[in-house]
Amino acid sequence: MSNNKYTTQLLKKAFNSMLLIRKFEEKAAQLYTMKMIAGFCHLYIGQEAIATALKMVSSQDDSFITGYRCHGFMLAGGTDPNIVMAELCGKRTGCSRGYGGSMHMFDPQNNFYGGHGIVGAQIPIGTGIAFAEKYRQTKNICITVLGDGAANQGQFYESCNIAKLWDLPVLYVIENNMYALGTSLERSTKAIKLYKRGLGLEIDGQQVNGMNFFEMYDAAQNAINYVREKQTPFILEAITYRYKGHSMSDPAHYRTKEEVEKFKDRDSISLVKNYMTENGMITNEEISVIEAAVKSTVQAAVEYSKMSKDPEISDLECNVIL
Ligand SMILES: Cc1ncc(C[n+]2csc(CCOP(=O)(O)OP(=O)(O)O)c2C)c(N)n1
Ligand SMILES: [Mg+2]
Repeated sequence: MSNNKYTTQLLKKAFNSMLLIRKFEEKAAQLYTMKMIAGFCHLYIGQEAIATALKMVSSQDDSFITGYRCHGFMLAGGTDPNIVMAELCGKRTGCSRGYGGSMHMFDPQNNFYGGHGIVGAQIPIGTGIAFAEKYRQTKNICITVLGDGAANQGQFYESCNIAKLWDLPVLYVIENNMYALGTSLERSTKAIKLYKRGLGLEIDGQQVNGMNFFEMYDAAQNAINYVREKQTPFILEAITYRYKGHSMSDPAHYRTKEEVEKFKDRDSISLVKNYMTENGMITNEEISVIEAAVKSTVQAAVEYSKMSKDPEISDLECNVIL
């Protein structure tokens, strides 16, 4: 770990981003139990280092696309937390005007293309975005994020094949949280080293501890540089863990308490916070200031959502071709 690279400014930014996602998601869970959020709600708690690192090392013009576990990417990308929370609450002021909810976050101004509820559906779309970048001769890449479960989908391999054949600038990031709903990775495949999935198609890959911000940052930087410089795909498998159930309606009885605690001990937010404290980069007072600011940002997002209007009945047919 190179000390020079991890400046106080960089680590404070990472800490702030990961903490915002964590606190925002904890609040979303509360609002769900209060029935202010309905439908599905997939939390990103535990996986914050991945979106944060990827966003920090990518360029502003690179695109992102992911599955339904998407709130964290919106927040890491700098989308206003107010409109993310409003979308979760189904309000007109939400990023998808309240039509989409948790799974359908979207912010094209920040080059974020969703938020997709069909497992794996984002993979060919992300590959297509990379095609567009190549066609327009930009140097931008598309970071296409998928789960371990989605890695078993046929469309992943079809996308990989064409991405390598046409040398498309796409970085596939597999967030391997070891479960697809209640099915563990070992129960769904023999080939558990997911970064090797592209080898038969001549796509290189690497595995990284996605719960260690420092390692994740390094690996993301290398992978993004590789794709941009070589103009060809790459697979980065980030090992991670979701502390909560698959969605708010999943009590996650398929895992033991001990397993969950083991991963919580490796928490990336604590890791970065402790690193900064131990190296004299931050004082306890400064930490309290950041925590208070994050808390008030999240609270403001709740207030904004409460004040926002619900969609009208007449909105039902809006944007629908009959
Ligand atoms: C094509 C399709 N099949 C099944 C489902 C139901 N489903 C929703 S989420 C999910 C698990 C996907 O797990 P993974 O890709 O590992 O992502 P994670 O939830 O762990 O982030 C399944 C099977 C779906 N939405 N779409
Ligand atoms: Mg998974």
